[in-house]
Amino acid sequence: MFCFQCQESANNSGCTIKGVCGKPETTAALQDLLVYTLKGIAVYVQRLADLGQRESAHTDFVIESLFSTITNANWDDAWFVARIEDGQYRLDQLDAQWRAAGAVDTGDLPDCATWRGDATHFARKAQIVGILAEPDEDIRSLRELLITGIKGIAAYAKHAGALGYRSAEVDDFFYEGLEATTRSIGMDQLIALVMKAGAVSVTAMALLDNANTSTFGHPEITQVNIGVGQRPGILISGHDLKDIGELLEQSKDAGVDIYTHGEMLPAHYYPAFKKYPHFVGNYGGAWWQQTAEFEAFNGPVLLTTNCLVPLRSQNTYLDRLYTTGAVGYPGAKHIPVASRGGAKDFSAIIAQAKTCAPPRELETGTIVGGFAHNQVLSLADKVLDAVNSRAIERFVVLAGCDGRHSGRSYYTEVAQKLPQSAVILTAGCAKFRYNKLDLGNIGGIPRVLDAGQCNDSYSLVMIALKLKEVLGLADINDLPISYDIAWYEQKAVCVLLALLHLGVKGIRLGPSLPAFLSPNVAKFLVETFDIKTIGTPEEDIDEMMTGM
Ligand code: FS2
Ligand code: SF4
Repeated sequence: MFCFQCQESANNSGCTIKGVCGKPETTAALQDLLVYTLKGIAVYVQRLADLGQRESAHTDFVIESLFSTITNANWDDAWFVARIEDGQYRLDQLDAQWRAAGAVDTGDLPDCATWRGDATHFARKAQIVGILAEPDEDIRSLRELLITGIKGIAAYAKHAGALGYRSAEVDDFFYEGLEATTRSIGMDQLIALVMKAGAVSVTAMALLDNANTSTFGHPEITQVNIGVGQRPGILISGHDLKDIGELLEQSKDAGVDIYTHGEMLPAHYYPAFKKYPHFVGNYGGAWWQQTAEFEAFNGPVLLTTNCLVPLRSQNTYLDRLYTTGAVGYPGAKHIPVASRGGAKDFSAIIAQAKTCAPPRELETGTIVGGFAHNQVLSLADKVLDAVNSRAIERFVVLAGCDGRHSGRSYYTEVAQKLPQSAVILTAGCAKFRYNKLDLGNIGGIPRVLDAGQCNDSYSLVMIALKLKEVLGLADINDLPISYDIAWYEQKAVCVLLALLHLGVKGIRLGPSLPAFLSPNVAKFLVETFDIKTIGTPEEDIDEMMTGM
């Protein structure tokens, strides 16, 4: 196997025996072959587009398949086998459609479009179609940067699509980007596609922001309980707000409480969910702490997206673990999509919860969040006064992902050591490194403003653009904002590409640079966008406070 798509990649170069995340070689091979199959689908869709036919019947399949290959999303080999088989069926359909459209087969279809094989051949085929099949390290780097960004875009498009929000720009780019990786194109063309992925990332995040806020209301400042109640609970994690909405509605009279974990914490900020009295709080911390926390929770746990950590052999929660959407785990119960577009059926989870003990208390108190763009802009006068009086000297975007890497204590230290005149803007699970610290406030404005999930980095961009407008600045880089972004998986790459597209320069990216950046591609990003690695908290704080 060879996988280098996340920040935990072995020796920051690539996992070759087993993933540091726990991904076995068999799963890695199936994921590689599934991506290869999706590339074949993209080849046909692009060729049909050349013949004037826009084919979109496979887009949901492509999106969910890409999502399932994201780090910590799906551990179920049976899922990937079924997806590859379904993909081959789709390839047959597309081939017939392409020929019927008048195509002349000159024999130049790539192998990803023409290869067929049954499951007994998948592992062997995967060995020759993986990432290392491209010998040129710079081309390989740019291709994988593109595919990594596309995977992140797919995740956000999936959530928006579930709420009925689609964008042709986003949908078409999956095919454009995937197909481009099947041809011999040069670095300049690949760089242009990577930059386009940044533009599409902005569109995808805007789409999801519109989907979430139009459906569930704008996030509001909210104190979230981190203690527990006396009743049995259901713990829901991941990013899918449609899922939590349906779970809350179906469980409202069941005598059980609903808790969030990890990236689902921001659900508490939405008016549509706050109205449920049994939506009692957030349980635990970031995704990588789940092994102990899911044990202690006692009740059923539902994963709507990554990050799902492989269970220890001695675990007590496999029989109360549920997955849905692109997530899967052998032995866990998977809640399927509803037929005919209705709500998913969460009755089995609710029934099991009633038989369980209440959660064990881990902590007590509250944390505050809900500072998405609409809420922050309603405080604009207060924020501007603080900026003009220099009570706020700097905003530091300390957003992105959390992870197990020991170097991530850097982010806690930065939060603790930043001067009192600095406000932290955050989104994503990176916040769990500091969101329970008492960092105080500036004239009533909390020093940590949590906009929400990683996709709500879009909110932080909206806030920055508004500040730029009211401060009359010509360039987004003239704002008193520094970016110190923590990445872990592929959605963070989508967010990074979005920031680059918007012209943000001087981003610190840590705790390590992606392994999929070759020295030349890393050099390009540093020279073009002034991307920096992290140093010590003290050095970086000094530089950030002086605008470097
Ligand atoms: Fe955190 Fe994991 Fe949000 Fe990532 S819970 S690293 O999926 O997308 O961030
Ligand atoms: Fe390694 Fe990350 Fe790939 Fe897992 S997802 S195999 S940790 S690079």
